[in-house]
Amino acid sequence: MTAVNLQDQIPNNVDLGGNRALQRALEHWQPRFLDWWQELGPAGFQAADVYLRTATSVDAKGWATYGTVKMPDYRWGILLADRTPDRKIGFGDHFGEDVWQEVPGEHRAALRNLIVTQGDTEPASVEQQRLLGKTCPSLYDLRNLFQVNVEEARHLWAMVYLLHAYFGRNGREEAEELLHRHSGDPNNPRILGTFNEPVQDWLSFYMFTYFTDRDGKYQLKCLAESAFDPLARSTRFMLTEEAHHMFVGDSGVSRVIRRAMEMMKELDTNDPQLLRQHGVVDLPLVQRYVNYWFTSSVDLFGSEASSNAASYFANGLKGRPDEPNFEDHVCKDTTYALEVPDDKGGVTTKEVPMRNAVNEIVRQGYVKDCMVGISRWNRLIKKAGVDFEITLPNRRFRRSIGAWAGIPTDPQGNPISADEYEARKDEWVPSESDRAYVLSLMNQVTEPGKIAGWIAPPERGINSLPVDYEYVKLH
Ligand code: BYC
Repeated sequence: MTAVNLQDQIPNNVDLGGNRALQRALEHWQPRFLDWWQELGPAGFQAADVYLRTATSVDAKGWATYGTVKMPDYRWGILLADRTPDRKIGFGDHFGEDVWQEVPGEHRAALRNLIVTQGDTEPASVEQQRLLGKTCPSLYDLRNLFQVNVEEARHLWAMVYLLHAYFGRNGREEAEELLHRHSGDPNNPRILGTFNEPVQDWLSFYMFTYFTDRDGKYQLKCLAESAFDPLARSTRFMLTEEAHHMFVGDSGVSRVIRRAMEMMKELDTNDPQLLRQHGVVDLPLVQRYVNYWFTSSVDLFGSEASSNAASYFANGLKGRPDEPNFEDHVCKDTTYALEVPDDKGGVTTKEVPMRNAVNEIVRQGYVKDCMVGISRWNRLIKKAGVDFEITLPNRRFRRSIGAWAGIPTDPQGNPISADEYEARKDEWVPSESDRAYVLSLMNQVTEPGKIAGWIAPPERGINSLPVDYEYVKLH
């Protein structure tokens, strides 16, 4: 295991000093990254002292080292998980062969696309969240936002390192482009749909970290199986950091629900209008936000039947999450039954080669994982004696990618007419007035230990510190 020297201009465990040309190229990219961070990173807090964890090694002892730091001084580093000796390719046509330490020429373009797409999402999310600090519900939440932001930026570094180290001039150009595309920019948007959606309020932020970061978990797990070992090792370490991001979403939504239920009990009502007059988020509104962010994130898995996915799998570039748990790692002569529209307003099944259905298989695992938190939220609701259940919409609902793109269905996935969808969509996804209401709740609270009225306090603080610790010192 290579130790990380945090004093290095670019902290790393890849012996960057041993490759002067690569080191110089990355040192050239670094100031551009910092300019991007100042311009499009968290707005208004660059001088604040923030209680953050920084990775100082990839082992259990060093990956979360806590301290107070100003964000522009955060030690963004290049960290790859340790090498697994004699690692073999775990799936596809090259199953059982040695993994690659270099990029095979024939897979260069495809691997570059995967790394660029992954890399693009990281700065995109920072851009999406850049104004949230101005309306944070507490210093605890503000600190969590910044922790997520600095780590997504580190994940950008992880992909930029691969582009610089293994893809030559072309890779360096792609690394520049990662700083030039911007979330929501009509002329130069981010690559994937969800990463151009505005995240203007904290309910959206919690939904994003619950649903969209979880897509990150699943995609990173797929890339962690890659035959290209440096990509597998990079993404393996990224996954360690990702867990906290999903915790922020999971616990954030729980706290919104807890606060709503307190008010329901206090007022002895479940009338959304009355609850809104008292400044909490009613449960049907939580459901509509769930519907919106889940469906957007479900699109991130790509088409149900995908020749891209089939060739990524065949060539060993991108596998399935926890590939060893599958029985058949080659999937050459098997098929998978996909649910597709029957073109008569109904649903039918279509057999496709298993490899072409990999996106759908990964999506299935994701949906199951999404249910874990939902079940927890429902237990909370039930325990409070409230008659309401949060559900996940059907995967056919509100799709923009794949077989169901543009086909109107209700949240149960039953195809309906476009007119009916239009007439009822405000029941299912946040309406203008829902969004305006949520935005109206967003007022900044920065007194240590104080919390906005629409959300319950966290159950515990960060790294055994009390909840009322001054996690961000504003000057
Ligand atoms: N929006 O065969 P298809 C994360 C494109 S999140 C727009 O259907 P394929 C994070 C697709 O790119 C994880 N375009 O699907 C979370 C392709 O375009 P090209 C990010 C889309 O290729 C929170 C075309 O449609 N990582 O880490 O099998 C905060 C046909 O593609 C969308 C990755 O995504 C969409 N939703 O799969 C921070 C992993 N969906 O190539 C970070 C890398 C598809 O024809 N990416 N398209 O121009 C991939 O593995 C694949 O690109 C996808 C798509 C899974 C996204």
